[in-house]
Amino acid sequence: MNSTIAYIGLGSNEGDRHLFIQSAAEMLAGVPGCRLCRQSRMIETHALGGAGNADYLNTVAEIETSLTPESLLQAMQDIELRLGRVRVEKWGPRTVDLDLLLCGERIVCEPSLTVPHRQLHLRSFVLAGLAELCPERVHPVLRRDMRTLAGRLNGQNFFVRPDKPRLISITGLIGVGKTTLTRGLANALAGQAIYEEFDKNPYLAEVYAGHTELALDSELYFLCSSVRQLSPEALNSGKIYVNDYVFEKALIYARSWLAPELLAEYETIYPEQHEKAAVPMVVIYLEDTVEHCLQRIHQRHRPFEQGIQPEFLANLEKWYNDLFEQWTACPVIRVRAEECRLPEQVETLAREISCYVTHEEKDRCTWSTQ
Ligand code: A4P
Ligand code: MG
Repeated sequence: MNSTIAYIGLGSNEGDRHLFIQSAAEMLAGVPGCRLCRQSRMIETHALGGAGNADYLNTVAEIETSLTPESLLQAMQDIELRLGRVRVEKWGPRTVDLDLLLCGERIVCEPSLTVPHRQLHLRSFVLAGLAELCPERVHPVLRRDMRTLAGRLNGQNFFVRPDKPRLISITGLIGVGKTTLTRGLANALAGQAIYEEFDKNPYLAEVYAGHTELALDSELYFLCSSVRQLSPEALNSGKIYVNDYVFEKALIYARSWLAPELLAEYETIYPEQHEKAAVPMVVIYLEDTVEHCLQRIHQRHRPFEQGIQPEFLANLEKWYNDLFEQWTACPVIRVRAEECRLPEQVETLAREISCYVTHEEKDRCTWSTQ
């Protein structure tokens, strides 16, 4: 028998959830041509979509199967029916829901079946189980392993809302190459680049030259400029934007530059401004060593930056790491600077990112088979 290892997500948020899931797993084990190998820990998760829906129990089953993905889906839908699933509304309550997550290395892009599951990389409620059962298994479209994909979500679940601007925010240390990557990704994704207006900030050079009494003016300038650039009125829904900062950077720099009493004042203004900015659909955290960033800073000859010390960058790095440890607003993709130097590397990264910002299957299907 020519068999494949497949992963099936099971979820229930109605009735005896545990019983429904265990029954579905037993029925899967009884499908001719299927062998149930392992099942991940059962987890309780908040419902994604459908506000007010009851919490789910979720698990992932690993099976060995000789069935085609299409026959396997048919068998899964039979099990849903036998367990009383009634399809009334999308994302409505369900006794049991079976999703085909992965089927070996297979990529299927049909209207009735998409494999890997089209939302897999956005859902911790399935990635948690996959990271437990097969952390090193590689997603055949995204070409990243399950542990990496799960890590990007920090326990959250997301879906792409077509009515929102598709904002991709690139962040990282000074000198890491954010602006170059912003330009490259905006080109590759046919989107619009938005650059931080550091060259228009009249206070910045003075502050770096030691006039820290102007630090509050400088930080407020950046705050206003970011709100203007990222306010929903400035961005069109559905359009792709790539910007070379995360809004939260404003607070990180304020903490670096401002004396405690000024920082306290700044922190009273910040939350209201933060509310006005669009939330990115994905953040790209571009990483490199402090030494490499300093080398680039010296090579690019912006006069005001030449006095930047390694300790200042190390401190920023710590703030960014703290920020992303707590981050739940969108997926965060960590990329090493050396992984996106060449045009073809940027092209590959752009394709990966497009899976996080598009809901249109055809986009993914055209490149997943390339
Ligand atoms: N379909 C295409 N690809 C697949 C695939 N890989 N696996 C088609 C399964 N089905 C696939 O599914 C709709 C159609 O998708 C099927 O006819 C099939 O041909 P459905 O199960 O009838 O409808 P649905 O489940 O309401 O819609 P959908 O889009 O599948 O919803 P999801 O994505 O399954 O989301 N929150 C938590 N915490 N835990 C959950 O398990 N599940 C959902 C359902 C929402 N929120 C959740 C959970
Ligand atoms: Mg489903």
